[in-house]
Amino acid sequence: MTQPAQPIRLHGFQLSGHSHRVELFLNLLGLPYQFIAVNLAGGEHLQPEFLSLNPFGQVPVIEDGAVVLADSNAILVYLAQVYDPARRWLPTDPLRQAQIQRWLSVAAGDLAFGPALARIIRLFKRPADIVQAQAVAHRLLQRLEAQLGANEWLVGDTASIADLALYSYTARAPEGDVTLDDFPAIRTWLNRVEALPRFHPMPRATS
Ligand SMILES: N[C@@H](CCC(=O)N[C@@H](CS)C(=O)NCC(=O)O)C(=O)O
Repeated sequence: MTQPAQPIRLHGFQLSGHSHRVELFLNLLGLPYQFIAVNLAGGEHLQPEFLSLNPFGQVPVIEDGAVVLADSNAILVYLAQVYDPARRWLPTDPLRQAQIQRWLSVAAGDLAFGPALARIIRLFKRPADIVQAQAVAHRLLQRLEAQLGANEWLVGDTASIADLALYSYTARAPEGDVTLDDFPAIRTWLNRVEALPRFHPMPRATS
């Protein structure tokens, strides 16, 4: 198995689904890493030291030797290309790659502005329209349900980084008062992800 020369440093926030999807993949790949908690509430992500890693002031960021890389989906692509030589998680076939990219775009779009935003509003009191975010979430869940009613995984016959990118915020959607009760295929898929060897759970918010 390809391994880094030293543990990968993951700058993240425990309750962030963006951070979790990276931490999940590090675990599934069996890679050594060190989690460095960034104090978002205290504004640590806006301090010069963190901004030198990511001028966008967002977690997650990884440091892999001399490589510094921000953005959860970019990190998934990097880890798959460097540390999964069999390319199980991001196949080399151009169509498969494009299909996976499509879901990474969904993760950066409707997932972020739907279930993830509703959860942030609920948990962290962000001043934004929760009704609008929940509507985006509901529409996305209907589309995911249709996809997963007919397929075990989002792309192809095995798990890919598309599944990892969508997993965390879908699993924690109820924390934004977005129920999964009406979506049995999604719940079965969540269980399928959670049954992967070396699965690493995302902490539940206590409030
Ligand atoms: N596109 C980025 C989004 C990351 C993101 O939104 N991170 C949030 C935590 S979940 C953050 O750092 N927020 C701090 C802020 O924006 O002030 C990614 O995929 O990594």
